[in-house]
Amino acid sequence: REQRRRLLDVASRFPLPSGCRFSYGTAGFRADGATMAPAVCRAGILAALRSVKLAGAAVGIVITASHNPVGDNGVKIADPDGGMMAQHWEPFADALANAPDPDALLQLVLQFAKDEGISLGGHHTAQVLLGRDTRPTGEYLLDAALQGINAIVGAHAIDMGILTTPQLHWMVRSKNKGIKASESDYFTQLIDSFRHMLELVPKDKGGDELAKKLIVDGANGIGGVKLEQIKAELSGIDINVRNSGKEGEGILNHMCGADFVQKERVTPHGFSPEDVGVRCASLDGDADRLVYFRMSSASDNKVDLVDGDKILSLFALFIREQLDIINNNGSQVNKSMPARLGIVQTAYANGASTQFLKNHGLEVVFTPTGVKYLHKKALEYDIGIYFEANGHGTIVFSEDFLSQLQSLSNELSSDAANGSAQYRAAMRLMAASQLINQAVGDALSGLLLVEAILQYKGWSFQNWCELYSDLPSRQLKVKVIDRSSIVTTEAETKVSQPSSLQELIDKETANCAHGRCFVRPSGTEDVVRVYAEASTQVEADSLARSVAHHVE
Ligand code: 16G
Ligand code: ZN
Repeated sequence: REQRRRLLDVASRFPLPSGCRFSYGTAGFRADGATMAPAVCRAGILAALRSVKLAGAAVGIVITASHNPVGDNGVKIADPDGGMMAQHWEPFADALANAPDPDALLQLVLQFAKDEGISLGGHHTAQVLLGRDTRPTGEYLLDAALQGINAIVGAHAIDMGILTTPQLHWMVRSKNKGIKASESDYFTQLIDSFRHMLELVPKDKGGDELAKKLIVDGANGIGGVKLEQIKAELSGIDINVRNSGKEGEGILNHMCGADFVQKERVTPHGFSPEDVGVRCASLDGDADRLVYFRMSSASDNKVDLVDGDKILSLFALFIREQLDIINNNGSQVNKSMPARLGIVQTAYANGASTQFLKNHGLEVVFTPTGVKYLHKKALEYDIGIYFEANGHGTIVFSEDFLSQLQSLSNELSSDAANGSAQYRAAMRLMAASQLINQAVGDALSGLLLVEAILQYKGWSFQNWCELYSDLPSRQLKVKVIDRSSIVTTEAETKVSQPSSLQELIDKETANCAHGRCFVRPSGTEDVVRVYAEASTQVEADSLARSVAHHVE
């Protein structure tokens, strides 16, 4: 029947090149962009099936390879809540992407539909929103995705255009909440909530012109483009975008962007000695990662880095402070709002950041690497804040907490308490929940929240840097024959197989002051990664080297 014919047709239009093997991995399928069409087409089929399964709720497809080189591309699927696709569908995603021929693909889909109770060819509907970054293969892959979606009867594809990854996640989430979900709605929400945040800055803070100046490295990707579009409407900060992706400015992610700055700790392309001392931010190619930096001197290209851990620390202090104001304030209206605040990190978080957060009485928990794990954990709290050291993170608020906050602020605003510290703290939390993208880490909304909090605290970049000093660390990659032979446990902090390896790591680590070391197979590259931390750089380097030796 119709459904079978369409699947067979589309599969024969996109034959799998021999020798290709796709794995859904930590962040979807990734490969050289020119070889991706079959996998992207199949991701289109998958997304449409996901939407059918979820009673026609909107699902998203993003075509991007994030911080990777411009020739790469990739595809990942967003679930109706705007988060990553549910993990139990990943094995099917892999099987579908690797189905060797049209018949095998058809059989897989029919069997899976049967197992999942998806009735195909009936009177169902499905909606898939698509977005892509600025990569040259994007349009070609978009077409492959559209053909995949249209191979499912009743599926409807909506191309949202060239977007940041977090914009597409936000649109999927908003659409399913029944709120307006266009790009201009997204911008309006950012601009309005940022303005509210600034209106709530105490009068004695801010006002310093230099403090308003910010240079943003757009990685020659989509983030800089979008920031250019809205910066005139962001009063209260003066943004200058470099590596904005305009003709002649440079190549996507090449010598620039959040991944480059965080890993290399040097100034990105496009900066000059005149920028020494100015607060700078760096986005990655699809604008879901954010780090800050400052050029320390005109004589070399080293930077003072503020990574995801320090952004997390700033957010955590701010949220904690607002909760404390609400709960410990002796105002007339004696309302309190008990809230479970949770901080989620991975093993890559600098040990100094974890110590800092714990010293401030915060609850810190760990998950394996990858946004899907951190995000899920953060959802267990009333307010969950998560960040990876690489700059991907956000804050999530439970519906229940937000509605309590709403009623508290209603009560407080209706009487003399209006204008009280308690009321203002509640309003700040509300504005922050509007500003931050609760679907996924978003460099643009994260950047605006950082800027608003720095103004609220009256802090310079230096004040922020000095929250704590990072312990020296070293990362190495080790090539091995089969990286899956290394199995980790306890949020990747320990090796369970091969069983002798952990003992060797423990022995090496015990030789270093403040030593910490772990190894894990990469989810995106064919390598094993080694991370070591110690009280001096020399010790961190040697710890990493000796453990790498045991891995080889
Ligand atoms: C992906 C993940 C990122 C993680 C990185 C680790 C998402 C959206 N992105 O980029 O969170 O830090 O992979 O890569 O989940 P690795 O496994 O190669 O170290
Ligand atoms: Zn990214």
